[in-house]
Amino acid sequence: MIKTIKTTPYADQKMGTAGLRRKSKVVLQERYFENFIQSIFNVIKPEGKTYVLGGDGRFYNDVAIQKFIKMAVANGVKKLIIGQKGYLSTPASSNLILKMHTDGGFVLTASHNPGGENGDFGIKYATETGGQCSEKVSNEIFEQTKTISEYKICDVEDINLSQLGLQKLENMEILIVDPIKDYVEMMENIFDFALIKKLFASGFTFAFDAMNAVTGPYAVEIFENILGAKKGSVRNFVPMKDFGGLHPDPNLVYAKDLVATMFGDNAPDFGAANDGDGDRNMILGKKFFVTPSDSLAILTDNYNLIPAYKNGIYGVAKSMATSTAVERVAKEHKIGYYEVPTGWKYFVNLMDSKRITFCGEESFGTGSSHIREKDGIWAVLFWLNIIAATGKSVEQITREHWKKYGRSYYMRFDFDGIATDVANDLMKNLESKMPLLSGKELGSFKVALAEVFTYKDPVDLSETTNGMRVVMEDGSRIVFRLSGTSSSGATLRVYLEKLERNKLDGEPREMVQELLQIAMEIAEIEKRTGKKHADIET
Ligand code: VG1
Ligand code: CO
Repeated sequence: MIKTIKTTPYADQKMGTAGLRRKSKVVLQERYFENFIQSIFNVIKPEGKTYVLGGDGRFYNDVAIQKFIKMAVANGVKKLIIGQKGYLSTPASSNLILKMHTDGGFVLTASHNPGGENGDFGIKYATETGGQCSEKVSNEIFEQTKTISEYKICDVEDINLSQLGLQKLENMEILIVDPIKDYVEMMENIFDFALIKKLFASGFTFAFDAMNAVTGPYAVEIFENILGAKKGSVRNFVPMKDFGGLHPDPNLVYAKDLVATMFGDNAPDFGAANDGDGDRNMILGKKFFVTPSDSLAILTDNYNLIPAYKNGIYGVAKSMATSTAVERVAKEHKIGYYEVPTGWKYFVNLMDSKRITFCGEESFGTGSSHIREKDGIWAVLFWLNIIAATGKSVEQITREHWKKYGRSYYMRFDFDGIATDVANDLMKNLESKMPLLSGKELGSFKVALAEVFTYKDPVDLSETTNGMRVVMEDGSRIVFRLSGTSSSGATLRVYLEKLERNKLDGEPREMVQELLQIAMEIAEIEKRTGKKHADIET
């Protein structure tokens, strides 16, 4: 039975860089989730349409997914394709949207943010492109959330999400699918699995940290069962509601255990981790860390080693904040090169229009046009394929890369929990300074360009401004922007890049120290936020 329930708006349902992300306690408020979903439905008109649905298994997934299903029936959805038990990684969902030609999909996740009752919850909405909706659509949805007065829901028992296959709920079809099978097939079609199998058979050692999040079952199946990595290579592989207390963000700070393993005695040959919803990756060698920016450059430089790309790639794109390492590779290979605002949605038009094949962000995201989201396991398989094809170690591959292209020492400094108005004022003040910085000498640097970054999408011609950049004459850079994924307060991100052609074995923290000082000064960070140091350095 379909019910129409009266509701009143919540003021804060604007999507950020990647969907809506809020404290679980906020989402638990009565009608909060329903309001947001109905607002999306009011915009996308779901009658007669088909959507993919899943989540990363975090707290409230099980409740929210049932609500979603009942609201979908009441809003006339024709069919839902749901990952068994409600699980789907973000990349697996994007794959299903494209493979099954659906009208879009929903992943219940706050990605790399912590989960649990005291953690975060979130919703990512993707269109038929397989990528997250545009700024324009997300603004329309936000407008709906401000005026919403009722939502529709079907009053039925909870649906059994364990049973694979087709079931019917009123007039809607529900197809429960194995969340792993199609994803594995796609990976087998991209990479040389036989070659990677040989690598593991030869005794190559590997440690993968799924961080108690959604990629655990995918990683066990692909790396251990199919490719033959030793049992136990994949750790923290059971998805947990609170990620076992871990912050499922694969970086040197939060993936502590894996980092200890990779930098300890008897370190395995290769280490990797993924985030909550499986779209981010961290790459490690024996006592060696590869920055995500370098990883993107190295993968791009080696595209010819991968079966799916060996006949050539269209081009590559990075978010503006990502280091310029990949720009030098694009030049060398004479392929297209684009710089977009932060957020994977900006890559979608470039991929759809065949301008690019690869793309990446400094925030541990790399991917290709096989789907329209970043893909954690894809990046790991890419590295394994390169290692298997060249017989070189992670460190060797990276050092040879620096020798050829120079090294972009790169670090990101996050200043968390700043009051929103303080953060906005800081950015405004900085913006007013930009025109004055050009040509100025700052310490041992000279500013070549200082500007607010504006991106014009070559396909839909929409314009987006996102953060500011100060580019030095030697190619070094400082980038400032506010995070669009924090669930409370504001986070200021300062990205630093020091380009070196010859000094290749420096300590990254030391190499960016002068740039950090300059950034602290020009943005007046201590004076305005009271913070002498960043909260997180990655
Ligand atoms: C962060 C990252 C950005 C990434 C986004 C979503 O956004 O910086 O590069 O695309 O998270 O990642 P922000 O606005 O907080 O800087 V995920 O793993 O949520 O899909
Ligand atoms: Co993610």
